[in-house]
Amino acid sequence: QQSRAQSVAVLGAPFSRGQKRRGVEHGPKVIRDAGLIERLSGLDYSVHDFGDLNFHHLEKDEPYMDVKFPRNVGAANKMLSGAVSRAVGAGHTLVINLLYDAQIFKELFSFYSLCPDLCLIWVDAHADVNTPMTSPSGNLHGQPVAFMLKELQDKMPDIPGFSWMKPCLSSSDLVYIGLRDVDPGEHHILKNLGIQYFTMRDIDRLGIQRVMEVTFDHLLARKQRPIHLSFDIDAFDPSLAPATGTPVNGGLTYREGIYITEEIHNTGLLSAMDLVEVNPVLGATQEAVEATASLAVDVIASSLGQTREGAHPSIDEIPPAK
Ligand code: HAR
Ligand code: MN
Ligand code: MN
Repeated sequence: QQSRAQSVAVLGAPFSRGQKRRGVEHGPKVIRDAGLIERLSGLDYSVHDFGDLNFHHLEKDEPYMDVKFPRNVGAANKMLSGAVSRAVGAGHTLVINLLYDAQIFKELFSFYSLCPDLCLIWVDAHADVNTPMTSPSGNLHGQPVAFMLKELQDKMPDIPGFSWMKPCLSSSDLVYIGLRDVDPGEHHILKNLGIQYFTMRDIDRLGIQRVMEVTFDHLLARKQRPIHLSFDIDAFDPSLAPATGTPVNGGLTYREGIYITEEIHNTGLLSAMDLVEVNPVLGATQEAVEATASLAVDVIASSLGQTREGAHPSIDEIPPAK
């Protein structure tokens, strides 16, 4: 059993302007209430909870073309990016973001400047790679990956609030897992850029073990590099994660989701993650909300080394009979 004593920074980003439904800004609170910090401390990390960011709402924020709340989303991401830089600068080896909906770009921007080698595993029912021109909704939470990809920059208009952002990711540095609701423009982008992705159908066909093997081959075969995990709770089947804004039937089982995170932990390369789209207001009952939040805690804990097999860090021998 390796001793960890690594330090983990936890950062809440209560924000909901990446889409129209309010409530997801309470996601960080219900995930904390479900015992996140205690679970991570129990895994032998030294946990530094940075609390929740305090986003200032900008009143004047007209849509740009069809894009909703551009200045609010741009400014929130800038603030988050700065907060992540500070957490990394303070020497935390792992950063966890409990995010809101607009999983936009987020800490990746600060992260790439600090570790330009980073690769990205995106677990989601959605590809979130619409450009402002292909987006059917105008919601920015469906677009973050497009802002990050270098290959798409000539297709991106100048959206107010986003001038600070520079693309930081090549299409070969990214793997999607769990897709099952992909818009036509997004499908074109996935195919055209040759992005590696695994839909739920691919998981049915190959099994989750093979999916993870190919994922790591794709990202790590040439060299070992830090991994960012972006986990949208709607990757899970809605029966497991009902309290979320855009549930899609036929999602990951509990075991598939946990297997993904266990395998990522086992690489030893995870350096940051975010967990997004837990919306307590959309749970039909208190139980539905708690189930979704507790699933989020399981995902984070398992990414950070909680195992189903168990562990015995403080036991050297079987206690003798008396
Ligand atoms: N693809 C749709 C759009 O662009 C919906 C995607 C957003 N939903 C999410 N993202 N939960 O993962 O509007
Ligand atoms: Mn999603
Ligand atoms: Mn998403």
